[in-house]
Amino acid sequence: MAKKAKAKPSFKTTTGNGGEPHQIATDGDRLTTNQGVVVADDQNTLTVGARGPQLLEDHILREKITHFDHERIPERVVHARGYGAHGYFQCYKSAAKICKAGFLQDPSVKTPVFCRISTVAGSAGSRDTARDVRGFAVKFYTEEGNYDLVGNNIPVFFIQDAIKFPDLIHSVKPAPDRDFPQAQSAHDTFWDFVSLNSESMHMLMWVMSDRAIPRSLRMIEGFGVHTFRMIDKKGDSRFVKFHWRPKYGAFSQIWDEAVMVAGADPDFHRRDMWNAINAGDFPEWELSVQVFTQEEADQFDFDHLDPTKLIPEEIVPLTPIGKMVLDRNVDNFFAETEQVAFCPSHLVPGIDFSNDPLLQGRLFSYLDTQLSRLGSPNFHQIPINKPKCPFANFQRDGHMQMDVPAGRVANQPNSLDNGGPREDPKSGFHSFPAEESGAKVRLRPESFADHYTQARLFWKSMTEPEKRHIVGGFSFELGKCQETHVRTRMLGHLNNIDRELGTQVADCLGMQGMADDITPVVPVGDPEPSKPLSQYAVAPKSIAGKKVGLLTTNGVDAKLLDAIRKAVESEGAMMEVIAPKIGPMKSSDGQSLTPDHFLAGAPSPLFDAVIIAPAKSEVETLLSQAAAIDWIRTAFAHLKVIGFNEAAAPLFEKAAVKTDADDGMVDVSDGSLKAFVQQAKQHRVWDREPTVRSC
Ligand code: HDD
Repeated sequence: MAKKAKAKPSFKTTTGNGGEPHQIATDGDRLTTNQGVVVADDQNTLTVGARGPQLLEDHILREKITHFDHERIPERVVHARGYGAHGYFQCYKSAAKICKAGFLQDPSVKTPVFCRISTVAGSAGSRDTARDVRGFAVKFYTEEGNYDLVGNNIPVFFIQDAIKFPDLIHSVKPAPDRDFPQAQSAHDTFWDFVSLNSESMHMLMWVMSDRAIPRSLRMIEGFGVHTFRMIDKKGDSRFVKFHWRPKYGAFSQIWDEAVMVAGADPDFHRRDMWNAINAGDFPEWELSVQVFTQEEADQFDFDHLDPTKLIPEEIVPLTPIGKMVLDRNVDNFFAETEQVAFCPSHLVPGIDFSNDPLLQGRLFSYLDTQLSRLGSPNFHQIPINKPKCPFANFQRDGHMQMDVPAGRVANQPNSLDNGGPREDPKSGFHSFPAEESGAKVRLRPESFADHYTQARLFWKSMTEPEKRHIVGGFSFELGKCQETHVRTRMLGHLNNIDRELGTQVADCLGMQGMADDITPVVPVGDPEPSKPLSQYAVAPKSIAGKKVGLLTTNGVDAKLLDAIRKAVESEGAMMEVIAPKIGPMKSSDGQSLTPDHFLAGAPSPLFDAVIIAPAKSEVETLLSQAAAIDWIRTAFAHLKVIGFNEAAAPLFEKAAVKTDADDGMVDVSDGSLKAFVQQAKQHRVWDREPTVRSC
């Protein structure tokens, strides 16, 4: 009996493999053209005679070169330089009380994610350690569709309305006539723009703080910035703000250090992230929400729809709801990190927008930008963007259609071809039915008018070192402005934020008494400090995830080396050995040892804490190297904890750094690392700072 032919599905859906390693069809080990034709010679172009002209008919050459010519796509207009990794999100327990989203219900479910962290202003080839906001974008591949939480590492934004975004970005990008400066805000057009927009003041405080020069992408916070809604099964809505907190705590570089690292290793952050994931030290963040009702929002002395305002945790505490772990590096940077397309408009049932005017503008912008960046409305078919749940609709055709939708019908409703996929009011996405009314106007709400109080809140919440760095940040950036009137206008704003701040920056610039008088539209409040706004008031005392550099020589004391490695690794940190040359050397017990770095390629700014412990017989080789002396000087200037052995004494003498300068200088000659580790857990020797720099 003939087998009954299997019924052809009336509608072919494609279940995406988004993010799974994507196998390209291969012909075993043989190199082929894109058409699958095996290539006989990939080293020589087809020519007339060995030394004659090339032939246009060389289809192998033309295919290869044409593909190469088209390898680049437009880089992102902002956030061009970023780094991404795969991982998962897991909720701690069901969040059903506030949110019906499927991925927040079952703690046993791991929802796959892709996270991309970026700088904003620099182009794709710029440096990692620029002073800048870090984008923090997460794509959750949930069973109900893709959800994108596209935030930053700073909880507020420069502007209140999306219509100003192109101006903000044009002002911070290189000037259009000269195409510099690259990847920095320290120039006139930026400071001119923000000083003409007092709503930027709060964000500027964050950007001039240490937050904008993170130590590691694994050590930054993330924020959804806007107020969003969460909706429960009954259809009740509450407002939420999203917070990501890193497992290791938030840590930063010193500005001068960030500048040096930019030269020594422009890929410092991406290398750190890649290496950590490969070593199994997975970056991890806790996701929390601040949940509040409309009635509670009505009591705030700011507008919860204003993206230049945060909600102090003293008013609405954080509720942890789950964690994200990044446990897999990409297989291909372009296919995944470059082609990933985030859109704040990608929502799942249970989460919805608020009327924040900046968010509303973003809802249009991202889908639009993907069309020109990725070139097709089919960008959702690229593996990294594909939902991992089934998806089916009658959208058809377009550039680079990768699926092969079968059947003669491409409309719904229809009564042909079994009808095809239909809406489902029960499980489908419903917008929260908020009641809206009012005249059509272009008007900024009066409740958005206070531009200084929260900037002052931030200033007042800082520790002394953090305040010093904010003063240093403003002074550096304004010092780079050539136009005096831009500087004096900015000084006027700083005085409105806080007199102490304005005076200190004016002192550093040598512009005392030159500030403009700027009258705030509404009186500036004097809020109580909020401790969680400070990085260092709440920083964990730990070296986990950090790196200790040991500068040494041939003949290094084997016992000391072993003791350092054990002490550092038992705290979850790493040790790396730096020697004058990269070739193999011998430790005191005759064992062969290959250093991780050679001196000229690894200055001390690349490490969180350092130890200088040469063999006595070899100290001369370091004494003659400026890089070795600089190693000590910069580590001291960057407030690092410095361990040393007796043999290192002449190096310190030459560097004019006293080995008893402060508690951060630790003698490790006897092999005891306890005091060194204790000190390194403070992150920096803050008390040293006033002795090494004034602004
Ligand atoms: Fe944006 C990219 C975050 C305001 C328009 N934005 C982009 C990325 C992040 C953010 C993290 C990079 C995503 C990735 O890794 O691919 N943007 C923010 C935050 C904002 C914000 C937290 C304010 C709270 N952005 C904003 C506004 C607009 C845009 C107001 C336009 C009206 N953003 C874009 C964009 C980008 C983008 C032009 C460039 C590349 C992309 O979207 O995919 O559409």
